[in-house]
Amino acid sequence: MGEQSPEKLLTPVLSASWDQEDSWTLDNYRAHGGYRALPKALAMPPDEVIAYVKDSGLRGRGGAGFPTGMKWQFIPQGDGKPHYLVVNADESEPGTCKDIPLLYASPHALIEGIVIACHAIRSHHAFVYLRGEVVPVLRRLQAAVAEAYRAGYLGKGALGAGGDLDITVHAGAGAYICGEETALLDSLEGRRGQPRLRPPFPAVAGLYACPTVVNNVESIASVPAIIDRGKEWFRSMGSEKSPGFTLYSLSGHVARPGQYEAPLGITLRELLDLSGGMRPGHRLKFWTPGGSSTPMFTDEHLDVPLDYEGVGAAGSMLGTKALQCFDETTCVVRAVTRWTEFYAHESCGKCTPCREGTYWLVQLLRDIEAGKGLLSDIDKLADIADNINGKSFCALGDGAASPIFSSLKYFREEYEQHITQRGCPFDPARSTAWA
Ligand code: L3W
Ligand code: SF4
Repeated sequence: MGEQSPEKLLTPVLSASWDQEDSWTLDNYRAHGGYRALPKALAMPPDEVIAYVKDSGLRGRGGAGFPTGMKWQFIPQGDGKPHYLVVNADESEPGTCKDIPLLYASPHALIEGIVIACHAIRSHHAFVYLRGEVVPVLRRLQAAVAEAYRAGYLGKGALGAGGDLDITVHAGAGAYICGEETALLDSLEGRRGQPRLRPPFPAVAGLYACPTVVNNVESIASVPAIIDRGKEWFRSMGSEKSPGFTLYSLSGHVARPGQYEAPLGITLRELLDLSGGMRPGHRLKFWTPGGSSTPMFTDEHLDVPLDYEGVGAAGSMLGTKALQCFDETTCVVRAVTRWTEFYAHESCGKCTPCREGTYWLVQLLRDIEAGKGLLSDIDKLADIADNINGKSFCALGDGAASPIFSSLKYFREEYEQHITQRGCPFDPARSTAWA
């Protein structure tokens, strides 16, 4: 990013008014240019909006980075079926914490984005599938939707000549797997949330077997700014293949954790400069570029450009840009054990490699962490992870295997120490003496 001062690297767009007490209200959103993009978009034919978003290069912010405009283009036209937009707001990945703050501080950015997206894909009903545990956000989103109805942005004639538009806010019941797009659709239809076989992709047969776009909150909320300020402006940030701004969530042992909105391609070193670095007197040991599902990095990766290509080339995934930073006081085996317990708990049980494999990973990790493991358990861990990775029905299995592989790659000796020293080298109290 060159020789600029750290603050200059920030590009607050979605987060521009988050520090204001009434940031979530319609008045505040409008005072900051909100709902200015909507008439522009409604004046464009739907296909033109799709082409515009496609040309902007916006990529899905939910983890996979799939081009948003291309996904919209997959929706068949003139098929006579209803089309649906489903916003995935089931943010539950360990470390991932950007959509919930966005919804809490600026719900109208999502609502304006929904209206534009529905115009583009010719949909009259959008659903927001929200993580149900976050009740204050649910209430705030419901209040904002009610405000938007009263102001005429939703309801009868909301799409102008295109007709009416309704939004249903649906609270999930707290299962991580319902963040997987097809499990989410099953859950929304009233069934137990379990992934469906793809293809057909939701764009062909999604909600109620109708063409459905499933997009992440941040992806949809980014659309109004693109329409309002132009695709060239959006492309002036980031790189050719990963253009634009995005929310990076810094958490863990950093001096000032929080949301940092910056162009794609910023590095963790630059973000740490912006956030006061690691907590005083400590140094970075390992970190995740995009939540616990993405292979971990170490302090050797501080200068990796945080965009889809840069992180991919360095051996991980940008994912949800959830930068969890751990300092040298953290036991990597303990961290991986906690993550794996999460995956085992959240495994939906549909396929054997993930259902059985995550259970066995937890047993081995708990033994190793407590100083009761054998050196041969390390290869067993890798073998089980190998039998989950790429052999499971959905991405949850791969996500569970990922911290095992990457922690063994960078910190194998720490696993060995737990075994040879019969306990955690970071916490001598955690040994076989009591375990
Ligand atoms: C039509 C085709 N549509 C692909 C669509 C597809 C989906 C999108 C991306 O997992 C990742 C995962 C997590 N015709 C299509 C097509 N699509 N080909 O494009 O699809 P895909 O399969 O690449 O990814 P995915 O299954 O959506 C998402 C990773 O993100 N992740 C997860 C973070 C956590 C959360 C959370 O907390 N809520 O999202 C972090 O890295 O591991 O690899 O829409 O339909 N030919
Ligand atoms: Fe369910 Fe895990 Fe299989 Fe996904 S990988 S379908 S979460 S058991």
